[in-house]
Amino acid sequence: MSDINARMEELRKVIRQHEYRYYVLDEPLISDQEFDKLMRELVRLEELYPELVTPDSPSQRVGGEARAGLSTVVHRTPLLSLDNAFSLTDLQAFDRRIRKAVESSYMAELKIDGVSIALVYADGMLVSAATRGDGLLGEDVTPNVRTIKTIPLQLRTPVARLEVRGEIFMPKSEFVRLNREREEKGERVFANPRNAAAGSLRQLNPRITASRALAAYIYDIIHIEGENIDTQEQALAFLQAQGIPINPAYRLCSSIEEVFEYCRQYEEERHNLPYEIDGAVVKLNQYGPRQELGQTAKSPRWAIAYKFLAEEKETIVRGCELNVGRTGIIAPTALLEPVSLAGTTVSRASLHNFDLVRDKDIRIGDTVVVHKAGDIIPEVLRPVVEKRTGGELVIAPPVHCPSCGSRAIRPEGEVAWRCENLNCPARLIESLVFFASRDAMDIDGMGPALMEQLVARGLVANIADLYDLDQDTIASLERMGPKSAANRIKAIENSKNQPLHRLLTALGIRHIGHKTARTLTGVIKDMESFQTITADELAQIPEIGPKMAESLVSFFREPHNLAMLERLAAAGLNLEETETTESGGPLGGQTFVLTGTLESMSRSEAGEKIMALGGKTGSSVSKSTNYVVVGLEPGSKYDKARQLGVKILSENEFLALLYESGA
Ligand code: 1X8
Repeated sequence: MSDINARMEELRKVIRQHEYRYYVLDEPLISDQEFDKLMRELVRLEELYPELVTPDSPSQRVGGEARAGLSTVVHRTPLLSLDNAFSLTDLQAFDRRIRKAVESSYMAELKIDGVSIALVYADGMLVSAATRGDGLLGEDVTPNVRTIKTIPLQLRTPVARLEVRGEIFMPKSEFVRLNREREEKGERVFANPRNAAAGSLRQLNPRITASRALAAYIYDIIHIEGENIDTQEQALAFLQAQGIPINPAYRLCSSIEEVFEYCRQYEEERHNLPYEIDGAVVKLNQYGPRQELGQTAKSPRWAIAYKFLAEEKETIVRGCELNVGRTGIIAPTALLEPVSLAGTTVSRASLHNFDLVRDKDIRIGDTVVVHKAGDIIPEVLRPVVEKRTGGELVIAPPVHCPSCGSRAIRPEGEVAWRCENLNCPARLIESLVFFASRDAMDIDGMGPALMEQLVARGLVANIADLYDLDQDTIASLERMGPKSAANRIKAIENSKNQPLHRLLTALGIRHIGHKTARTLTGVIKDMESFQTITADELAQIPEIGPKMAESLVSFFREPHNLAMLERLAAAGLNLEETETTESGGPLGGQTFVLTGTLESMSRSEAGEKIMALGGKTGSSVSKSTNYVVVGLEPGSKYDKARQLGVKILSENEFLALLYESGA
C-alpha cells in the first residue's frame, strides 16, 4: 500500500511539473500522449484507491480550466473575425457589394500577425486586458499586458469608459533574439512571432512576459462613453491623442483603386517592416454606413482582410552541416542552392533537429519548399517528393560530435542530440562561465569577457585549466591589473573548498541544477561514488527521476569528463559533501511576510502553503525577510518593505512562485 501511495505521489508531482512546463512555460518536455499516459495511470490508481485521492491532485481538475491561473473574461462585445480577400478581384467584389448599399470612403490598415487583445479603460484607468479566446470568452491577461511599456495604464484625458481592440505582437528582432536564446538553452524555438507573442502573453508569471519585448497596435474603438466619434479617422486620432499606440501606416482611400495601390505597396514593403504582417484590413471609414451594413454571425459586412501570399520558394538541398551549440546541442543546417526569398538570398536553413528531418523526410539532393519564419529565419517546409530522382541521401543523426569526436548522445525524451563532453571546444566558454557563476563555484570576477580571452589565447581549454592559472597570466589580459589578477587567483583558490553540491552543480550536467545537486549529495557524499553508481540505484533516491539518473550516468561515463575530474582532484578541490543540507523544501530557509487581503486564499492558507514548501512566515518586515506578499489594501508592512528594499510580490507573482515550487 505504501508503494502505491508513493507511486501516486510521484505521478502527481511529475504531472504537475509537466503541466507547469506546458501551460506556464509553453515548453513541454513530453508528448501529449506521454502526458495522457501518466494522467491515466494516476486516475486508474485513484479509482482503485479512492481513500488515497488528495484534493490537490492534478486529476481533480481534468477537463476543468486548462491554463492554471489565467481566469476567463466574458467579452461584452464579441470579437469577430474578418472575411478574407485573396486577390484584388475579391476586393473588387467587396467594393461592389458595399457601393450597392452605402456610400463611404475606406480606411486601409495593415493586418498585424499577432494576438488579438481587448482592452477596457474605466475612468481613464486600464482595468482589463483579455485575449480573443473563442470571441466570446477570452483569458484575463491584465497583469501581463500591464508590463507592455507602450500600452498606457492611464489615459491622458480620461473618459468614463473606453473599450478598444488591437493586436499584441513580437517585433521580428525580438523574435530572433528570443529564439537564439532558447536554442542555446536547448529549449524549443517558437515557430513564428505570433506563437512567441501568444506564449509570452499567456504566462502565469508576468515577469516572464515583462522579459520579452512585446509591442501593440490598437486599431478599433468598440465602445466609448464621454466622447463622440463618427469615423475611423477620428478614432485613430483620438487613440493617438490618448497615448495609445496606433500603427501610423494607415491610409484613407476614396476609391477601391487607392486601396489596391495601398495593398500592392505594402505587399512589396512588408519585409522592411520591423513586425510581421499577413495582409491589409480594409474598413469603411464612416460609422453610420457601418451600422447600416451590420454583421453576420461571424464577421462585420463593412470590413475585409486582404491576405498576402505566404512567401515560399523551391530550391535544392546541396548538403547538411552539423553545428555544435554552446550547450552541446548538435543541430543540422541545410546547405541550399541560393534562392531569393522575402528580400534576401538564402543559402542555409536551420533544420532544428533530427526528428524534424525524419518527420519531414528531407534528404540531401531533394528539391524543397523554403520560407522564412518570422519573415527572417529561413526554414525548410517540405520536400517536393515528385521531383526525386532516387539519388537523394537520407540525413542521419550524428554518431560523433563534429567538433571533438565524442560520442553523440540523445537523452531520452529530448529532441536534441548532444555532445556530452563538457570541454568540447564548441561548448567551452559557456561551460566555464557557468562553472564560475554564483550558484555554482561562485568564483568572483570570472565572467564571459575574461573567459573568452582565456580561451581565445589558448590559456584555458578545459575547466581544470582554471586551477593552473597564475597571477601573471591573468594580469597579462586586457583590462587586468596586478591587483585584480590577485583577486581572481584568490577567488579561484577559495573555490577549491566549496561543498560537493556546488561542484556538482557547476559541472552543468543536464537536468542537475542546484536543488537536485543538493538532494544527490545528501545521499551520495563523495565524487568517487558518482562514478560507479548505476541509473537504477540513482532512481531509488526520492526526487531523482529517470531522466536525471540517465543524465548523470552518461556524464560520469564520458572519458573526457573523467579525465577532467581527476585533474580537479589533483588540483586539490574538495570532493566531499561538507555542508549539511539546509531545512528542506523548495522554499527552505525563506521568510515571507503577508500584508493586505489576498483574493485567492486566506492568509492562514497562504501560511500553510509556504510552510509546506519549507518556508517560514514572519509577522514583521526586517532586512532578513526574503519576500513581502502584498494583497489588496496593504498596511505599513508594504512601506517598510519598500524602505528596506525587500522583494515585493503581488498575489499573482506569489501564486507563480508557489506553483514553481510545486504547490
Ligand atoms: C484583426 C486585425 C485587424 C487590424 C490589424 N491587424 C489584425 N490582426 C486592423 O484593423 N488594422 S482587424 C482584425 C479583426 O477584426 N479580426
